[in-house]
Amino acid sequence: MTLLLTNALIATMTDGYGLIRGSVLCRDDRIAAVGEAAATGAGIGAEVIDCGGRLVTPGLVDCHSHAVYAGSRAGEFEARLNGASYEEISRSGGGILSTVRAVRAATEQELLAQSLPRIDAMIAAGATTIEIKSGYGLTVADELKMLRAARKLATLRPVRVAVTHLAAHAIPPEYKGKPEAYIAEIAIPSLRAAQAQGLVDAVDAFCEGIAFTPAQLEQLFAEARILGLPVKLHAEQLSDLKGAVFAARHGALSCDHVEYVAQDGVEAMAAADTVAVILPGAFYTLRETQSPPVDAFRKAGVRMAVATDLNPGTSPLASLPLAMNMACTLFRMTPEEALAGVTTHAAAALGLRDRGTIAPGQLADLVIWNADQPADLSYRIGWATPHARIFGGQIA
Ligand code: DI6
Ligand code: FE
Repeated sequence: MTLLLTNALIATMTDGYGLIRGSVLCRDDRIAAVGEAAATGAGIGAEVIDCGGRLVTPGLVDCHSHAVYAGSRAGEFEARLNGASYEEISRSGGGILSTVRAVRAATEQELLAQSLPRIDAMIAAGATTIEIKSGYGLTVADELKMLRAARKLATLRPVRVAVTHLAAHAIPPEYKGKPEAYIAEIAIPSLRAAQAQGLVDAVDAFCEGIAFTPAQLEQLFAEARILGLPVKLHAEQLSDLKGAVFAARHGALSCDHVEYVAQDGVEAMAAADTVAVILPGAFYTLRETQSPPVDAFRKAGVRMAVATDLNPGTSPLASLPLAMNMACTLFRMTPEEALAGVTTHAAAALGLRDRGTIAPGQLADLVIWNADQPADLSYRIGWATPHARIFGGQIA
């Protein structure tokens, strides 16, 4: 199929916004040409969409989510409004472990049914690629169940899914006080099984006082290297455990949250070309006060991505444009940085080069917005909406 988008303001994201007024030509699932060349190259029989001067961007990439889970944590949200802290709730068996109980009790079918409405909300907000983590099973069988459900989603919806193993998300009750045993007996065996079944694209872990230390994660990241899988890390979200330095040493694709990262972590990430994934939803929901060092990342040349971190506990956020608004308003990212953060830098945080920009050869995943300038996507609160989505060169 040949599809020609005409009369558009195209944010190619190849260098900053890389704005071009004109056309985008798609042949099958790839971009064939952009700008003047597109207008002349269409030929007979191309389907044409007149964008009416609207903004066209690459399809948005949500490079960090926990969108597959069961149950709800709305009650916990109220407890926090009444003064309970996230750590207190976690230490008293709530938090992540309450979602673990719900996921263990759910079948794969129930997990999918409960997760699809969230996926639909992410897609409706402009996402064409979504990263989804496991991390609420914490047994070999339940982690594989989550990974299978995440993989299955891409067959049920017009969306691409990158699947990340996050068994090292929390220590389950049956391993209380035995993090090393949990990593050796559950996290690593589930990773090997997932790799053998083609259910994993990357490995992640939660490096924090209420979860795992860098020393406890060495074996897991060493195993990932043996299996040829890239690593990512939830680092310095609530304190500085030098997780970013550890992750950069392992050549991590990204360090995520990074509110408490110090200059040594920033420099280690710059040297390893590790992307900083900014997650304003968790900062907002937890009413945190420590902002990530956005200016230090800029000065060090660390690329910044922005994601929803959609999860039941700290970030029940499904809209990337809303995350962009928060990243600008809360952390002083610029609208241009925020859009790069949900396109080209988000793709880099997943180790993907075939999306996130509008250029010949890239996947023809595009969004035509009800907007006529890129800053609108960050400036608007809750009404930066797609006019149409192009997925693999098809109107979705
Ligand atoms: N950090 C977070 O904010 C989420 N996971 C993590 O490692 C919280 C997940 C949850 O509370 O369910
Ligand atoms: Fe997360």
